Amino acid sequence: MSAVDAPTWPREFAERYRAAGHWRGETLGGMLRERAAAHPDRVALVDPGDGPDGARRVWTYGELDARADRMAAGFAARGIAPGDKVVVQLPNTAEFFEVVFALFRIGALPVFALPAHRQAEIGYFCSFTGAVAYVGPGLLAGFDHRELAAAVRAGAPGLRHVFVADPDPGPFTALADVPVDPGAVDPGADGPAAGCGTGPSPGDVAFLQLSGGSTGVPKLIPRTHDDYVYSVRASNPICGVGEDSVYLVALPAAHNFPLSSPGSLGALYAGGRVVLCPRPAPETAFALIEREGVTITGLVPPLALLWTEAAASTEHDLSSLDVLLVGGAKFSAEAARRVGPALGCRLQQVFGMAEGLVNYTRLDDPEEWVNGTQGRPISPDDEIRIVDDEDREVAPGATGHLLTRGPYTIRGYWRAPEHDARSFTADGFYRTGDVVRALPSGHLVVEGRAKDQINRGGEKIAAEEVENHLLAHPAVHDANVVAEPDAYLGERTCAYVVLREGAGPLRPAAVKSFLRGRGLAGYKIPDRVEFVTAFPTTGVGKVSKKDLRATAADAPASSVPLPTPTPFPTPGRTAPSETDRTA
Ligand code: AMP
Ligand code: DBH
Repeated sequence: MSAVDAPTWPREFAERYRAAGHWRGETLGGMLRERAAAHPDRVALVDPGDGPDGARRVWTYGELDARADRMAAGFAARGIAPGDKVVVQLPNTAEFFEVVFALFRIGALPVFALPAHRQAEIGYFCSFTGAVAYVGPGLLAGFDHRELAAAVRAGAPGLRHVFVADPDPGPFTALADVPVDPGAVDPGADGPAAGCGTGPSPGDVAFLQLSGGSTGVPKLIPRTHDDYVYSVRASNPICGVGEDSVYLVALPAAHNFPLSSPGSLGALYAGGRVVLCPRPAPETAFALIEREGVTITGLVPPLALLWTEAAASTEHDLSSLDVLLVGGAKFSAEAARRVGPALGCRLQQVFGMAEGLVNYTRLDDPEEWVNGTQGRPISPDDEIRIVDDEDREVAPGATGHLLTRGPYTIRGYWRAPEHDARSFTADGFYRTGDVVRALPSGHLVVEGRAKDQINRGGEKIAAEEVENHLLAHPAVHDANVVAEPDAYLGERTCAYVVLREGAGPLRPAAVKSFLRGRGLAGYKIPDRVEFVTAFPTTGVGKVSKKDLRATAADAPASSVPLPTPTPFPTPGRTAPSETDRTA
């Protein structure tokens, strides 16, 4: 990684992580190559058939490997080179893996967008990273990504290619037309596809992952092959993943949790099987669990609640399911207790972040810890500090800010030195923004958050990003976005808006459609918009979000519907919201 792009681990740390055997010089592309050589005929991927031709697809390791090579050769033939950025926005289909492994082989960097992202996000990823290509679906959940691509391309001159995973690519290139024969050249045991140079080094950045963030624009997270492969490999034994495991990708495939904790990559690393779930609705997922013999999957808390409820009346046989990971947002102890009895599986809580640190409860932990904590770190070399507002360590067991440093936690964001100065300590600890306490066992309990973010059932929303979009409305004088409690999501979003003097009346629904019109992802559209004449202030005259949150918490308690496509599309709630009804 170039020092210009992002800070990396100081040499003594890199040496320590290598000496400890954490960083073993593996690459993600090489990992697939080795597995394919060892067991070419084992099944790697099952796509139940939301693919372009609607047919169920089963790819063996040999096939996935060969397809990645052909796709890599095709990308390379079109000029995609090592170090290039490619924004990948694909649903849970086999193409996601074909494309991503092809880019790994080349040493080009996928930028992992979520299906719910819209023009505001995709446009930003393309222009900020100088991406040379965008790979997207055609029509997905009623939204035409070809139109999105056309709009994005107009504002990102560096975007040379748009590849569409649909037989009708519009004015662009069909992804299916990209693969070409890598030729007769034998690339060697773990070499790159022919025509792709020497392939990436284990210390190179493999991809850019997204941070939920708390700032006006999303931050990008540079993960190296060495550090990511370590987090995946070390997750496997903690979660009981081996060659007989069948991992169901129920959350969006590109998200850090289903990708690496232990996720699809964990299953592939172990020689297991990955089953792609097109949507996380219980009826879809339960049928796949039964048919494909799924043993392990991961969910955010609202989905875990939904599955727990739905299990009582399902006719599907869920007995193959051994482990359910729940994370992304705080899972209450009460909900946690219900998972095992309802689904007939073991619960594992996971508290992770795309920046690195991942904590799991252990499969042999006492129930009290499994239900009541968010787990302990993967690695003996994960360093944890819990500090007060002045960065002084709190007493053992006391609550404070979580700081962390370790073999798979980044030392800085991608091209964001000014954020790094705030988000990292001088000695390289990442300020997670989470407020936690630790048990003597090292298990962490998440008690709250100090970052200006809404965690909407696992979907992270940076308040400032939404506020900036609100401020672009000509009638809006000022805006503050805060979390309010929600029985189902944990938190939902409320925007408090002060209108300009003399501005005509504005309805909440008009504010929401204004934000949609700016191309903001649906999950970032506030659930509630409240007009106020002024904001509460602190003693020094700053807006008090704490007081705003308290106001929001006093608002009529009702669980909001999930009206918009979300990164964790949660089915089953479609009634119009209070705000929409009164709008
Ligand atoms: P990101 O940095 O966008 O990858 O989001 C990671 C953040 O999600 C963490 O810093 C936490 O704030 C939150 N998070 C993830 N898992 C959990 C969990 N099990 N309990 C509470 N918060 C969580
Ligand atoms: O919320 C997250 O980002 C997350 C949750 C669980 C994560 O990145 C992970 C596990 O790896």
